[in-house]
Amino acid sequence: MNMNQCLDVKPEVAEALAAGKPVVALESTIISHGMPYPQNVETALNVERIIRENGAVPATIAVIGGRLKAGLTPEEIEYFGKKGTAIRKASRRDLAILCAKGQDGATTVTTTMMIAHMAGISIFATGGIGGVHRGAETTMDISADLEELGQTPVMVICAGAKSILDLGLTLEYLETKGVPVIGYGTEELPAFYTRRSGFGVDYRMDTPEELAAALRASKDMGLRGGMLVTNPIPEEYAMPLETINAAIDQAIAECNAKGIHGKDTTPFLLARVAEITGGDSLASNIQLVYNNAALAARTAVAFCKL
Ligand code: PSU
Ligand code: MN
Repeated sequence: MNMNQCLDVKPEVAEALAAGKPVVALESTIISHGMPYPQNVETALNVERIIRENGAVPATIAVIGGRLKAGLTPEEIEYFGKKGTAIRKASRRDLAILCAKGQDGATTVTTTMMIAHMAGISIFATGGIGGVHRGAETTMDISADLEELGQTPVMVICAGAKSILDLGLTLEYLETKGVPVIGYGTEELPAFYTRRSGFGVDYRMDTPEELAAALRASKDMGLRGGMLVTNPIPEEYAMPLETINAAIDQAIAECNAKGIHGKDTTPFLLARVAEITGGDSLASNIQLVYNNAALAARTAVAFCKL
């Protein structure tokens, strides 16, 4: 029984959880702030379909009218996609206030993990996580996603971290917080648009069953924190390193020149990189999310058999 007065679990999701069936959580900031309309809505609906095709029930997470939602309808996904950045990007600091005020919020990796955990969902698929930004030694811009991974027991399946971040410092931070970084079929951390980064992961795993067993062991010993699975973008959709790095460097320079900071930094960089690469990065972004959704669903299926 769900005793959380602020939480609405979609009936289909609640039934699956009660029956011990696989469920995969999905975030909504990727819809509102991570991609333009209408590709964002199309992608979000396709992700839900891919999760179903791989045997699990999708639960896209968001805050609507002050209610924490675990599972959205297609109409609600359309609403988020259309409103886009007019919806508040909701991190840990925002959840209680949005509920008290009855407002909408797009959930980041942080708040999606929180609401998934409240609903009893253990596996979450997304594109990329937030991390330690380049220059964080002076700006202190470190994503709340890293803190959440350190304290909330959800497995997050992503395509690594974008090089808009300082990947080395992001890995150091995750180590400090006790978060294992797992490479799926690789010993090297993937960098979102590219399969390689030059940084190693903590563990390589090659099957959904291995991922599920690691999550099971973490839960059995009552660990608080999460696990990060980094799944490389499929070869055919990866971008040339020079193209993507040049776009990222330009976007970061513009971001600094405009004095953009706080929660606006990541959405600005994502949008500028997509514009500079003329949409190529958006196509890659969409494909890697599909790839992560399929792996998350297969891992959820394996997890339910344990
Ligand atoms: N990275 C991406 N795509 C995204 C995000 C990050 O490649 O859509 C979003 C996620 O919702 C992530 C958030 O949790 O940005 C991190 O924002 P910040 O850096 O402000 O913590
Ligand atoms: Mn930040």
